[in-house]
Amino acid sequence: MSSSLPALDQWVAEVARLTSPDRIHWCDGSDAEARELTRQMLDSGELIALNPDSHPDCHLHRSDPDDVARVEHLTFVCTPQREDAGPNNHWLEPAQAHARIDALFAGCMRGRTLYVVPYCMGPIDSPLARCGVEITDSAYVVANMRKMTRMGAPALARIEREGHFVKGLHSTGELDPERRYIMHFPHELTIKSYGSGYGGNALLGKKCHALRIASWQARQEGWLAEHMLIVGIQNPQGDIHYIAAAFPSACGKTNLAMLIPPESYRQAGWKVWTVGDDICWMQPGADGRLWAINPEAGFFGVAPGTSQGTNRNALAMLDRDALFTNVAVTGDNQPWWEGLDDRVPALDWQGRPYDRASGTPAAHPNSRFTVSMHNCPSYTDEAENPAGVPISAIVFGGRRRHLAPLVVEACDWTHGVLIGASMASETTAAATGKVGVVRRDPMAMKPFCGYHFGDYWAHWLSFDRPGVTLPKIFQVNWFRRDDDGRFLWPGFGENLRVLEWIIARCRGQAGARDTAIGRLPDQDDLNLDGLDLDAADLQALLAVDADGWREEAEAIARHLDGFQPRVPPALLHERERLAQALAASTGTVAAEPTTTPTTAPSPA
Ligand code: GTP
Ligand code: SPV
Ligand code: MN
Repeated sequence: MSSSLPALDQWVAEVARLTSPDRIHWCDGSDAEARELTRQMLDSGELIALNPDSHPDCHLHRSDPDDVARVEHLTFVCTPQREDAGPNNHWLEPAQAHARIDALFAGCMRGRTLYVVPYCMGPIDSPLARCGVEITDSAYVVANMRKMTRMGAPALARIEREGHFVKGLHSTGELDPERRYIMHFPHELTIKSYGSGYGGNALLGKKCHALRIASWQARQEGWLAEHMLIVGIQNPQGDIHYIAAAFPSACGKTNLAMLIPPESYRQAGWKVWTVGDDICWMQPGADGRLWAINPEAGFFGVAPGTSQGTNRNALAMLDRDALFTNVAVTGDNQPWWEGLDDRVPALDWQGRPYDRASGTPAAHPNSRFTVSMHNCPSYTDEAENPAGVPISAIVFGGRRRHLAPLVVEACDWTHGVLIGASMASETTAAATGKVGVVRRDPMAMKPFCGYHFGDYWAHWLSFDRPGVTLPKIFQVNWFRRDDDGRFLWPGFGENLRVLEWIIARCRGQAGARDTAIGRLPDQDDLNLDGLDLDAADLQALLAVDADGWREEAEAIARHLDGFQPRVPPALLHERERLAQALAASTGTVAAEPTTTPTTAPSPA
């Protein structure tokens, strides 16, 4: 097979000359093709069939133990000018980068099949969607791309019509962590990835295209490509408000995108609609609002912690047609991970007999599931709307034990951009390296912004112009802890209480108190009905620790300074304003307690 697009055929031929595959297969995305690939992977041991009664059409992939997460230290943005990649990216001069990685690609597909994977990021007929072609020698990558993108014949037809596409070349290579690179060439709309089969390193439509390359394109073209979920919240009157929310990797996007409302909310008629769980492309519409699409078609989600109690929707979508990576299995071959307390693991993520006494987790902390979004009970057809959905609020959140309150509303767009730019969060198992270290992760895009953060913040600020109705911006933190490490806020479904306040603020229908760091709810402003929350915990969640924030404002100044001389002056002024407001406040500013206590202290 080939295409009607000479540029595509030539590129495939060129790659084949370099990599020397035994066979070339153009993916059409059909069921028959998927069945055949699955059969081959079952034969080769790349996939293991899971229990067909409890988990029909579900499979497990065990990756190389050294290939289980993104590798930020081996990820490069190769712009002609080093400055354009910014201090937020590793950089190599493009010609040098090509030479280094092409040397690894030379002959690497000998004995293997080269798959040509045409894909579309976004609804196939959406003007906001963009296409790419990934060449890979991994059937596992093809299987993932089929669930995660609109892959195959319809995408190829659009590419042939448009005549352009993002080129992604991938080989799992020999999986040597010393010979592994994820390289981006934004000016050439090209990605080259060698030496890893793991999600973000290998499914090139996802972080490489839809964030690093797309963020760079979005800046040229006046839109935004963000590490955000998109969720629709329907109130009892039937109005739906869409929220886009950025949290760093493994910090709660999938869970917020498909949250189960608390019982009292369900009874009152609240509903939650999932549009996307990881990536959001948005641009101003003719009405001046921001309209967003989810460029993906599936979820590549964190397995550990997913349970009946935390995320019933996620669990319900994983009992058929799901691909698992690095989870444990039970004695009767069901998938297992930490948090699934009704089953017991027999084999760990590497297939070794599991001994609970070992004290190590059975599933890898970054074990993942891949499923089509159609599997999700809260899926909405609005995810297929070519125009996207209008965004009412943007939320930035991180994983912070201390300081950051449960929720803060930005005073205006510029303040919101400062909040996003100053985000900090504890690192997680989604990337190799230390877990639990607080680092700045602006807009949750530290590993994903394809250009200089200073230019990126200027781009964000540029959306504030006459004629627009921008979303309000908020900061949230579900991860405050006490000295014993216990979470102060129950999180998960209960987060809807915070989203309700956020939406009410957008509609001008809820109270807030002004503080130096922004607007916070008083206890009365939140619906805490039926929530068993310790009064002292609630106080802590809604308090502003002025001394701590003064230190934070200094740390933010140093953080911004690292991106000079490209930090927009408006952002520096905003930081000054924050510092001055904090200078005027003292001690800890507590929230007004509720006039009628709705919460009973819990025995902690
Ligand atoms: P990526 O796919 O890596 O971008 O991650 P994500 O942001 O989608 O994270 P996800 O929703 O998968 O959550 C990661 C981990 O955080 C899981 O183990 C969840 O159980 C846990 N988590 C999610 N939401 C909450 C919450 O509200 N509170 C607490 N305590 N934990 C949460
Ligand atoms: C993340 O790490 O933010 C993910 C998983 O969503 S990956 O696709 O590997 O990037
Ligand atoms: Mn992510």
